[in-house]
Amino acid sequence: MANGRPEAGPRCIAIVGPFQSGKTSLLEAILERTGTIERAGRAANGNMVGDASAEARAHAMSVEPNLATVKFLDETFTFIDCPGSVEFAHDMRMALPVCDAAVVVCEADDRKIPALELVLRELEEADIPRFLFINKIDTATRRIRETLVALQKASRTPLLLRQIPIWKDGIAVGFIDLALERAFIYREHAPSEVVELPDGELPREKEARFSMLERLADHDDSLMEDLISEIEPPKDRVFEDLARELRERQVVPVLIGSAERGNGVTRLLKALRHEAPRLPETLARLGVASDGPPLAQVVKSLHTAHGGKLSIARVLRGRFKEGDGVIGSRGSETRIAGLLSLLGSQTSRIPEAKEGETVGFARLDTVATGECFAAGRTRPSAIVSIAPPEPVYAFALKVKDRKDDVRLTSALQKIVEEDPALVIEQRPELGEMRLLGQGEMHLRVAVERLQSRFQVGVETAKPKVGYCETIRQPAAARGRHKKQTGGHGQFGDVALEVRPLPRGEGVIFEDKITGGVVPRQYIPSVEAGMRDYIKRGPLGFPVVDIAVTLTDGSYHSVDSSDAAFQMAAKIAMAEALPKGKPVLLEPILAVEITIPSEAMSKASGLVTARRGQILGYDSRPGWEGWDVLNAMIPEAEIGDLIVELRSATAGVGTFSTRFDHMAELTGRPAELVMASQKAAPAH
Ligand SMILES: Nc1nc2c(ncn2[C@@H]2O[C@H](COP(=O)(O)OP(=O)(O)OP(=O)(O)O)[C@@H](O)[C@H]2O)c(=O)[nH]1
Ligand SMILES: [Mg+2]
Repeated sequence: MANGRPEAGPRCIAIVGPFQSGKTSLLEAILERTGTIERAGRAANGNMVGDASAEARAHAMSVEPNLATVKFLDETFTFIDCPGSVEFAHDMRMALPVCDAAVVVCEADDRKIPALELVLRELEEADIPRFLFINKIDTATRRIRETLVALQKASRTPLLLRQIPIWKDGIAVGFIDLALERAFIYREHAPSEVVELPDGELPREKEARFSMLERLADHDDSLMEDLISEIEPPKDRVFEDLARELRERQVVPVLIGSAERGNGVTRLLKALRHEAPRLPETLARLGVASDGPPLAQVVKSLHTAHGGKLSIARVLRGRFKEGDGVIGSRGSETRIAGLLSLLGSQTSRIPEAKEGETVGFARLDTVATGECFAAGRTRPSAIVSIAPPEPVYAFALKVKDRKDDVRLTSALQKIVEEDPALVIEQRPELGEMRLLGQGEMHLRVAVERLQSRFQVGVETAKPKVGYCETIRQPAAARGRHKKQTGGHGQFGDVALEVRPLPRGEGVIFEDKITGGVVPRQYIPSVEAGMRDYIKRGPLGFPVVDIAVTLTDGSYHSVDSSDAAFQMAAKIAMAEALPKGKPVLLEPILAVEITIPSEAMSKASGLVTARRGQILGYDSRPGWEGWDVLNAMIPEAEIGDLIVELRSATAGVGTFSTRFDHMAELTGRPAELVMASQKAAPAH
């Protein structure tokens, strides 16, 4: 602080909000208004500074954060425009903690309110001061008061309307700023023009301003007294309250505009400039001391096609230079190979990274997203710990060309480091490698990146289900393996009994040989032969939950061998198991589905349509209007549950699963599984 005024360090502002609400367009408008670019591009033309990656262009949506640093008047802001799709929400979650404030871009559209609620929740939980920007005002038709009542459902903090539209023939042509008490007429791609308050607007303005002041007065007793005594409060005081109540997260100020037409952008920037908190407040929120070695927090790691790894980080303390040695919060030491300022996909080298700046650090190869790092050799403690969300969708992956196998492994490692919400899972028993994540688009984009950034082509398939089989009744059989070829023969002879065990018991081998009819040294051979056989039982699947007892046998002093007894055991198993009434077992998952309450019957329908069993439901703790539904669903039926659940809940429903038990599968579904297994090669 100098002269009681906060120092003008660079700020970092997150742009967040529901899918397709106009966040990247707003960033574009900000770039235009601040003179960073000459003319704003448009989403429809695919020429915005944000969303410049091939994947973002191909899908016409943001699939990673876009960063841009701008100067507005004499101050620096870095904006982090986060993707709106819930499938990429983890990127937003990682970026939020170091931001001084967030601009939540939303629409006056009731269908998007649940998605808005999810975003606001994240901000409420991370305790980030936030503005709401009601975008697309050019297409709005509903009265702003009604819109506000609808949007309030999504926010636990009171919304504070600061602007009202000026309507002409049902179109918003400008706005009145209630704090300034000034009217503005929109101009396309230019700052709005200040005009006299139009005739007839005064009563509306007074009423809306009074509502705003009343809300502010909830946290300012002397303002309340002024209002009660009908004294006009001084303007400065109103602005002070607006800033303080935003910072203390007592209200969410609401501004309006149109990102695509560049309307409402200057006032938004001015509000950020005057009211958004600065680094010292953010450090206090994060519990980071303002003195100590230089410190930065990584919000995202990217792997550029040519430049190697780039860690995007905000400098929370001190400054960093190229060549500085740093140590990450997990203890790894490395060196800064270069520093870059970011404007979408364009980068420019900078000599140093100063306190408050959010920039790219080149080649911090051992520092992961979510870690912080400090200059020197004293390991800093972690600032944030955000666990990645549980995966809800999976692909099985296979390289198109076998020679890419090794490159796939290293490319996947990098992709997962870029995006910790992706998970790689090896399932050797199914001969499968899986990529798991937050939805089909999330995984598709990852696969596209494998190709575009790492030149590794992969094929995707539906993941296999880990079926097993067991028996339903005890059975017994004898296996004799005898061969007389020339001099040395082979001889092994065993009698085995098999019996079913309860679910989850696995496979037990018991030896009940007496009198040495099978010599000691061959008993492990019998077990090994049995275990080898049950890798693929009579139905074609691994056999589980059986006890196998060796009851009898015979041997030959010359011809018996380890291999011969293994063979004999396999012969006995091959005969015994089919007599034990084999049955297929399928994995059943315990599933917890989270949904807005009104979607409960649709969600229950999805469970029953998937051979699922509903165990019960309850209200979601701390989430008014939301429920949790518990069910058991066969793994084979989970597949696209997330897709249907999202379509039943305007995108906000989700679930988590854990393996619960194996259950018998009979009838037609079992026949289908067995038929497809017969067609597949043995694993
Ligand atoms: N009418 C109108 N349309 C807009 C406005 N701003 C954005 N759009 C449109 O909204 C759509 C989404 O725009 P984006 O800027 O990509 O939205 P986004 O929020 O960044 O989208 P995601 O990052 O994918 O969630 C595009 O079709 C834009 O043309 C606006 O002010 N008015
Ligand atoms: Mg976007």
